[in-house]
Amino acid sequence: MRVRFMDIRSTLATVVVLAAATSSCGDDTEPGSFNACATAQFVDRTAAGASRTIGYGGAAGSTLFGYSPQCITIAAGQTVTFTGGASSSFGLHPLSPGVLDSPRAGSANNPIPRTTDGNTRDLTVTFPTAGTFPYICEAHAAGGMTGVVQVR
Ligand SMILES: [Cu+2]
Repeated sequence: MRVRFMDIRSTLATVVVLAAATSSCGDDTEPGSFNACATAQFVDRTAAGASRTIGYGGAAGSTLFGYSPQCITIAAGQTVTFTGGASSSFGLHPLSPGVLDSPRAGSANNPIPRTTDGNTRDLTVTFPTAGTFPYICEAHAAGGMTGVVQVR
């Protein structure tokens, strides 16, 4: 067994690399993960003054082909605003409710509308009821451009 000959530093480096790879590629095989969102990845934005913006295409801390935060928790009645990068739009990153190949996956009545307009960069969605509402970029979902709005 080779592990016995590895020193602590290389073991830690391996763990860090694996963790980074898992989070950046949105591995759905992780236990408890749904649409690339494991329980521990959800950021709580339920507080009254919290930002409920999800950047995509380079905006608000997102990568060019990703969402940030990808997995967000809000309270019923709150809104989320999807906002795109400077040269981005829903034409480049068509937004759709659900998971890849299943628009109705997740809780019923996902309020995220399919939005593919190339002239639209920002979209605000109200979530009136509790539930688990997945969303994808139709163009890049296979590459991990997916996420979940969890409403409490
Ligand atoms: Cu995309």
